[in-house]
Amino acid sequence: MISKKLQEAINKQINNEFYSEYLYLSMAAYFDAENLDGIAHFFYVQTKEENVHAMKLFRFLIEKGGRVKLHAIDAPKSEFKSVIEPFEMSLKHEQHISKCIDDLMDTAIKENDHGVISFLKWFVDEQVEEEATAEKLLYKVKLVKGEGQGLLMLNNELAGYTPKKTGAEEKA
Ligand code: OFO
Repeated sequence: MISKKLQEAINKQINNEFYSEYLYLSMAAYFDAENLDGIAHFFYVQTKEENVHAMKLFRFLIEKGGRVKLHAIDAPKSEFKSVIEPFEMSLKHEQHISKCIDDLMDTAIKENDHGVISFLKWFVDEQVEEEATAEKLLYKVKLVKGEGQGLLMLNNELAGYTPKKTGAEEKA
């Protein structure tokens, strides 16, 4: 059983996660077209991770006896003024998502739903990691001013990027 209020809030977060998937897919397409396939690979991996987040919420809501309601996904930006911009956007976006998760947790606390509170703790921890990764990459791409040999080195570094196993991957 789940309250109407929490059901709505989780459905909203499912949409946020699908939007994140879309946003990173758009960034991956941009870097792919720019022949920066290592950076594109990083964003393709992020894309898959966001789908895992969305589906984790999706499955949990059904398990709690709630109803999933899918909303329209906004179109993300597809052109960027420099290679630095997607990294800036990515950090800003993850900070926004952290705030959304905090708000969702506040609602679960107000509704006194311990099952949801316990479930959401994984997302709280995941957001710390998401922000840290985005912050580190923005720092690096700014350090090399988004160009030249430094950019190629970052591209090569990200070609081998694998996400840390969190346990959510297998379930989704
Ligand atoms: Fe789902 O963590 Fe990023 O947005």
